[in-house]
Amino acid sequence: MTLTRTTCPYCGVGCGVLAAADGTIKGDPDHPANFGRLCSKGAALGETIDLDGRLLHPQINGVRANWDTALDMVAQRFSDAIAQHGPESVAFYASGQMLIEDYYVANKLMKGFIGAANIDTNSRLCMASSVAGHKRAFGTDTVPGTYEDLEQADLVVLVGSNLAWCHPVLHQRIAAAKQARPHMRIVNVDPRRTATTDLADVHLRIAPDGDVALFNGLLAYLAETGKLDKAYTENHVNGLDAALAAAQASDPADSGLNARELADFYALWANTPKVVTAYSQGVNQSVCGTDKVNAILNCHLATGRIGKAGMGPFSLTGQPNAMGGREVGGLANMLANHLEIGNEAHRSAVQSFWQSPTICTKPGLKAVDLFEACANGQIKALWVISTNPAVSLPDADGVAAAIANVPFVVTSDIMEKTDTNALADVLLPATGWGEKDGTVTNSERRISRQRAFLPAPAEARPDWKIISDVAKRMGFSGAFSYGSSADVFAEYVALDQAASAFPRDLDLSIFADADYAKMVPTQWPRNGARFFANGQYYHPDGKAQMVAVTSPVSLNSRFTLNTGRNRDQWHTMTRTGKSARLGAHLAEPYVEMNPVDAAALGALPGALIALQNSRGRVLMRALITPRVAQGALFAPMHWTRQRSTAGTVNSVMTPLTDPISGQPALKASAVTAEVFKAKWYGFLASILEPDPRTTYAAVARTNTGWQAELAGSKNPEDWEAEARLLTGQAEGDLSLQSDAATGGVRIAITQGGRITGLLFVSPNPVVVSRSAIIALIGTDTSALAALAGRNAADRPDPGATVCACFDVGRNTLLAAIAGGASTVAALGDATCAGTNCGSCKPELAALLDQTLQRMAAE
Ligand SMILES: Nc1nc2c(c(=O)[nH]1)N[C@H]1C(S)=C(S)[C@@H](COP(=O)(O)OP(=O)(O)OC[C@H]3O[C@@H](n4cnc5c(=O)[nH]c(N)nc54)[C@H](O)[C@@H]3O)O[C@H]1N2
Ligand SMILES: Nc1nc2c(c(=O)[nH]1)N[C@H]1C(S)=C(S)[C@@H](COP(=O)(O)OP(=O)(O)OC[C@H]3O[C@@H](n4cnc5c(=O)[nH]c(N)nc54)[C@H](O)[C@@H]3O)O[C@H]1N2
Ligand code: SF4
Ligand SMILES: [Mo]
Repeated sequence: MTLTRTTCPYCGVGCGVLAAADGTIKGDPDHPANFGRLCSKGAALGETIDLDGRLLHPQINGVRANWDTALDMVAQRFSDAIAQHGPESVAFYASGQMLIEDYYVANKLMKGFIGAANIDTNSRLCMASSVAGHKRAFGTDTVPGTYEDLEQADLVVLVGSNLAWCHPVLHQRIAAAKQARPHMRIVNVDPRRTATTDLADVHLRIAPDGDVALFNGLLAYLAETGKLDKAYTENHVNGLDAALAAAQASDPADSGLNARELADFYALWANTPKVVTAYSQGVNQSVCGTDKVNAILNCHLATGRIGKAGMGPFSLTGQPNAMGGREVGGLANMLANHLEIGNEAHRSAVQSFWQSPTICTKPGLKAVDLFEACANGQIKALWVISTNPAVSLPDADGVAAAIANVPFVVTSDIMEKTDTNALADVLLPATGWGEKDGTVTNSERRISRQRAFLPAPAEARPDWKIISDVAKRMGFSGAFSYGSSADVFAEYVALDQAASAFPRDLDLSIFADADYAKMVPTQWPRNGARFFANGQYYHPDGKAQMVAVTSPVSLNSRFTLNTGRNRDQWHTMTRTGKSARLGAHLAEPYVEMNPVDAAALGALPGALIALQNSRGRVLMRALITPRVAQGALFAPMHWTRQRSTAGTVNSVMTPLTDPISGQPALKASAVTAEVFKAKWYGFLASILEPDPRTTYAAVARTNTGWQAELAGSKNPEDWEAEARLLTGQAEGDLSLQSDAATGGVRIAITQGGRITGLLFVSPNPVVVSRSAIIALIGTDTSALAALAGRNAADRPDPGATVCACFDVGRNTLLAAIAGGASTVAALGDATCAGTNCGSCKPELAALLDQTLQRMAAE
């Protein structure tokens, strides 16, 4: 079996993967991002490359069409809109999951040939505040850090980052570094406790958006204690006095931390020169995201702790090509290759290089505004590529209505059924990971190849090709006649060389003679190069700029809803949702709620909670935990209308944005919370995919078929008919048992001597072992006898999955701990948990800790 050297399509760590068509997946030992490691999502890639659910042919209005018809139609409708309403009447909404080649071509078509800048991307929801903050401070969007800096630091401050779940391999590298250098300190700044907190020496439970106050306080402290690097600021930095004055006027108590916590953190930071402050969405996704970024950069600039090994600010990128998208200029306020729309010389250089008829002269609409323009009728034709905005944008129901309002909508996706595809006129099938060729840039500016190891399925085509084919049909053949992704990459590098006279950080000359086929992971400007080592920045006078920043006013709501990610799901689950192993980690939408709030609301474990505001309403399972503070709620972003009836959290997220970056504040929305009293609760396992329309439903894959968590506000008249409807099984024998004492109902459907569907219903949240029920699907009907009158208690319940690689549940681990396993390694020996990808090690450590403490107390 030959293994193809490629790159993981998920997070911005950008791990090297060795893959083969039979589903073999290994970490690439030679890739400098991961040196052979993979996390649970990367390790499960082999389970997500099947063709189930794929979009395999173009569709027009839900009917299969051929490519020529579809491409002609897209080109015609875009050209018509431009002719009638001007270039600003059309828009592209693209993605940090597109490859550099796809992204470059889409950006070129919009900015150089359509002549407007209405191409924005999901990176607006992700990195825009970091981009804006970098530009203010450095004059460019430069991420100066490298992964080695994180390993060499004596103090790593993780701000608004759940690294353990979102950048797991980087987290493992830091954990290994800490083990090798035990004096290394880790501080986690996050309003809630997460798996990342478990590795940290200190958890600073900051108030939502308290970050500016925290870092302003730090700057004031550094000044007061004589820790500023005066020589550095005099030679290399502007704006110290104004930034310091603003910092001194700001109240550190607004951070929500107490005086002791602040004093300890400030002293630690001040006295540890080798400090890396790494940050992610808890910083970026905020009404003051850009100010948060600059508050952090200010502290590094004022101490000269930047441009040297083991120190500096580090914005962690989320998507596999978030960084590449910034490089090609695929945001509405950028041109291309780190050149500026507002700069006449830049514009004409790009236009003459592209030999384009026109060039955009002003920034286009940023994501939230772009969908607002869809709602108000400005946008007549919209193309959505490699993203699912009907789920991932705030005010998701409003966004869905806005998309539906656009006269012509086309989507390019690998999957057929997504919430956004449901609103489109034309669907174009793209080749996915493993089938396509191109490049991505990771968080440390390293460009790696994605390589195909599978044939393109049915009629799917690469994104760069689809976009080029539309461009050609719009009359721009000469400029879009690429023969391969290698051609596009070569042009991208050539544009960079053509622009070499402009002072910029981006420098792709190292790729000028690269052999695309054999390209190895390479950092720009040069492997191991260090930005700002000489104290030179990209503002006209060569200096960096400190920015005066102030804290925002707080939301002032009884409940503030925070959102983010689960360890084993990727965004809107179109790919990770295919894996039963990954689904088992957390199988339904949940809301973390503090026990005091739960008691006040009368919420018992397993209750459903309704979260509501003027935008919409969602229903989620209560996960009652002190990990969140009182008044704070946390819910995952992953559930869609395809997988749940009421679990799309962005239905209640408000579209407030940062005024500078335009990035929406996806970490804080005011909501009301109350217990939703369902008439009945249900759990269903079936061989067929259910499509429940009950008030609450969450569907997930299992290793025997499918499962659904259910609840309804009305009891159906006939449970037997309801069970057939819910399981989609009109055929088969059905048996019903009801328990008068509890009001519970249990229905089994069998076909050909096998169990094909099981439904448990109860007036209270259903207590059965999910995994035991799931295991019965497809087995002999004789197993039903064991179920009678009992909740499958005869089988040991492994509990919620902790280790996805080996499917090890919480109860299995508790049994192993009770049996004497007292370290993560011993748990691994006893149960295999944590011995493959290691993503669950933080959870294993936390479980050990809690359980051993409890055992000691007993
Ligand atoms: N498993 C998994 N990994 C992923 C992804 C995925 O979907 N699944 N997506 C990738 C992408 S695109 C991205 S952008 C990254 C995101 O990676 P992260 O940013 O690490 O992940 P999030 O869970 O969005 O948010 C991080 C933390 O910010 C905290 N936070 C909320 N408000 C505040 C605040 O005001 N201040 C501070 N300091 N913290 C706050 C939240 O409580 C949360 O724990 O993950 C990438 N990796
Ligand atoms: N509440 C809340 N909302 C959030 C966030 C949050 O923290 N909280 N985070 C935000 C952030 S940081 C991000 S990055 C976004 C992500 O949000 P989205 O980008 O909307 O989410 P994905 O599920 O990654 O969507 C990718 C789509 O592209 C398809 N696809 C996969 N591969 C290919 C391909 O090769 N070609 C094409 N054409 N399509 C492909 C997938 O099937 C899927 O439909 O969500 C944002 N929304
Ligand atoms: S950490 Fe996991 S998801 Fe991220 S690139 Fe590596 S294997 Fe993929
Ligand atoms: Mo992201």
